[in-house]
Amino acid sequence: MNTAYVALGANLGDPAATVRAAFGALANLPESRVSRSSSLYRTAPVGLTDQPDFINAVAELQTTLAPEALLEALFDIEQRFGRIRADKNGPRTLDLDLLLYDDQVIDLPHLTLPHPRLHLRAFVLQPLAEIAPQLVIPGRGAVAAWLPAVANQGIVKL
Ligand code: PH2
Ligand code: MG
Ligand code: MG
Repeated sequence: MNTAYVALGANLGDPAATVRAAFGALANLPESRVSRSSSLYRTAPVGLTDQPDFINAVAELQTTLAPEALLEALFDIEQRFGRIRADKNGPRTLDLDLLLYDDQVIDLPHLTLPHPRLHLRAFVLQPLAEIAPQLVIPGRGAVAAWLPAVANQGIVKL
């Protein structure tokens, strides 16, 4: 078994309902189970700020899917939720980002692990720290150590 962390994000339609349903879709992935689910968080948009607030959360998976197979499966779920890949940082029905896969470091055109911006974003760090407070990001250090640096970013636990 391998441990993977997936970030969930949505800011169109009913984003809280979408994120809850997406946890269900993750639970139905082959060769995988959801071992921990964070609370849902309402978060201010980062990057392109002129868009609705997001609902964000993080899931911990136990999986025997390889990282690239897991990434493909996450894309499939996004598609099923009607994700249209328009603006890279723009609004989306559902965004599923693979954050970490054990302590693997991967640098491929379509897959970078650890996720290159995870340590800079409260909307990822805070739910991640909720379910894995002792976690260490390969090459970056403890999740908890990065939290103070993002304390100015708007985030509220639902
Ligand atoms: N995702 C982005 C860009 N900005 N901001 C918040 N608050 N939450 C997100 O999930 C998010 C974002 C690109 O994927
Ligand atoms: Mg994404
Ligand atoms: Mg994203």
